[in-house]
Amino acid sequence: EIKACIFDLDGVLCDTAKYHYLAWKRLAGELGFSFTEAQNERLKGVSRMDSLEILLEIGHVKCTQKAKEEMAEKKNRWYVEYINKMDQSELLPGVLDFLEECRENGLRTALGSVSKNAGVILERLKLQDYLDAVVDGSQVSQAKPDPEVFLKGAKRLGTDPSACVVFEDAAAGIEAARRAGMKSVGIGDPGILCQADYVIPGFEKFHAEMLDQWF
Ligand code: B16
Ligand code: MG
Repeated sequence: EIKACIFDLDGVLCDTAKYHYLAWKRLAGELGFSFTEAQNERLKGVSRMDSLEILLEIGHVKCTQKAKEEMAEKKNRWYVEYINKMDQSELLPGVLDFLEECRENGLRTALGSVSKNAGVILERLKLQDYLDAVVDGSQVSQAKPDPEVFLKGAKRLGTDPSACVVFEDAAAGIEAARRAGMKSVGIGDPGILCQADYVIPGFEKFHAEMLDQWF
């Protein structure tokens, strides 16, 4: 029986992926190469420094650790500029209704994001009161596909991992859920999220009772 829902942030509750993409693309542009949306898929759910490594590999750029840190900082400054302008209208369709349903059905809720900017985003989206626990990039040492972020979430909620379902839009996140011993629902493309137990297009037509039917 499912007792808790753990939500990824970017791509599940809101679409910050487009802002990550814009910021990385801008950095790639400064470095003199192009960066496509398809290539950006590889960065979803991956930590900031690992994302930078992938970007530099795509652009065949080699540089010192210090230069890398400056680049990551620069990208983050651009990203923070974008997210500071966000408001509740950027919640993905059906998200607020589903979070309310979780409350009504006695399901515990947690955020499981590797983003160090998750706090700002939750504040902008006014989601704090809907989440019983928040685990973000400032509290984990291992990025997805490592299960650390979700296991911490379950622990914080006091729920056994086997009674948790993770909602994720990234392949790395689905793998992390599986390694945590949790159920998973992919949000997005069933081709990319083939390891998920179920894949849905979004929360719009999704209801808490489906969790009882599925798991
Ligand atoms: P930051 P999630 C992840 O968030 C993003 O999917 C990923 O693209 C990003 O690089 C990572 O957060 C780190 O974000 O630079 O803000 O610390 O999907 O785990 O909510
Ligand atoms: Mg995500």
